[in-house]
Amino acid sequence: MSLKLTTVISDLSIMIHQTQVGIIGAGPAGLTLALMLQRQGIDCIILENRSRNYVESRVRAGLLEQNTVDLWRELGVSERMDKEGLEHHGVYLSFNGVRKRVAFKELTGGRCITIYGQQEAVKDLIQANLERHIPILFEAEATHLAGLETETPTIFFKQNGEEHRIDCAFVAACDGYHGIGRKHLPKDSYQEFRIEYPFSWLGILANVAPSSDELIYAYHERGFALHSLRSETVSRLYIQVDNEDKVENWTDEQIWDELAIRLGTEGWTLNRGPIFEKSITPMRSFMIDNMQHGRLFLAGDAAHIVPPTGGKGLNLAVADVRFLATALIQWFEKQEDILLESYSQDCLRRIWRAQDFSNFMTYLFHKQAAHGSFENLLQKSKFDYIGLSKAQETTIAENYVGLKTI
Ligand code: FAS
Ligand code: PHB
Repeated sequence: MSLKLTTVISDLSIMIHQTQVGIIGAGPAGLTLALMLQRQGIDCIILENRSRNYVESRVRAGLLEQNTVDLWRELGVSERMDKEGLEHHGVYLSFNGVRKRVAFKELTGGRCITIYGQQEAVKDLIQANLERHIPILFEAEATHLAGLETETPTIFFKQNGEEHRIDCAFVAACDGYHGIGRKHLPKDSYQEFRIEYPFSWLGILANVAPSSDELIYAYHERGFALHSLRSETVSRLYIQVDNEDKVENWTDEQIWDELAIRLGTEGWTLNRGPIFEKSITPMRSFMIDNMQHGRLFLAGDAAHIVPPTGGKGLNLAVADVRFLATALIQWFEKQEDILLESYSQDCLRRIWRAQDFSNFMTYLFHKQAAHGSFENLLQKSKFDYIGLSKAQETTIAENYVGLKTI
């Protein structure tokens, strides 16, 4: 079938669009999927319920795995990332002021991570989609899906107070944790797994030079802290707070004081500067063990959430759509559905690996038990083991930069 994108008005009540793949969500998943499909001549249209300005300024992730960087380079969207992104070949891990470095190069055959703000990547991806004439309808909210078990599913959406629908061959729900895609999976078609952690992250962006050339993950008896960065003049940092905490409860000075204590180690000082963005994010592990139904396929946060301690969320979303694009291309080019059939299982191998690593890093570095308790001393033993064992260092390094294939 080769449905091309055309827009016809069927009657006065609803405008009908036609395409081959209807994509819900202009986040990393939806935008990357569209570029992979367009490269093979497959038409798609992206619906995004927020404005372009909103999605391009939404501050979120910052850590890109090697696979994500490699794919975006392959898609020709990496020019700015290659110029402004920061390539890191190691990470610092700290426990009550004792700091160790885990090197990636030697332990992973040269793979590394790149620090590049998600909002910058989303800007690059949107620009590339529009330059390649992939339609992105902003402020267009998908409201309902129909015909998922037929060969012509439909996405109903609203834009500017008007009713629209997209008739397509496949629906890709890249619409995040709160999207409508998961709601259209039959309840008995999947099992849900969930951990709601008893803490959140207060994240800041500050106009100040980073205090470290690489990331620092720190356990402290007062709570977790993370030193990350965005450029030579912008730092990105996080502290563990209670789930009930509010941004308003924290002055800039209190945040800097807490960061200095938790990240502190001998001979090191934390640079301070004006904070220009503050937000609190709850921590959860969530996933379902089936990501498809008929012609509906879920990708990214629509199907799974990991605590950001492992820096996996965005990278998992891109990994999902690499599988989905390959499967859809096989279908359109050869009318074969082998990869579509195995889509969920193919994604779940990496999702479980990322869930486990993110859970490991979360429990290792967050305060959840009294100082000196059995659980706390187990945390310390896990940390001490990193310095004793090349095997454990390699495990951390290869999971952190992301396994090449799984
Ligand atoms: P996204 O949520 O990015 O995109 C989904 C898009 O679908 C959104 O733009 C949404 O507006 C749109 N949408 C939803 N419903 C729709 C509808 N009905 N119709 C049309 N459009 C609809 N990950 C990390 O690795 N490190 C981090 O530090 C980190 N921090 C985060 C902080 C916050 C506050 C959040 C929420 C997430 C964070 N993440 C982090 C995870 C994040 O980066 C996600 O993994 C990543 O955005 C996933 O990308 P997508 O699956 O494309 O989903
Ligand atoms: C970030 O820079 O925003 C970041 C880096 C690593 C993480 C989480 C967030 O694990």
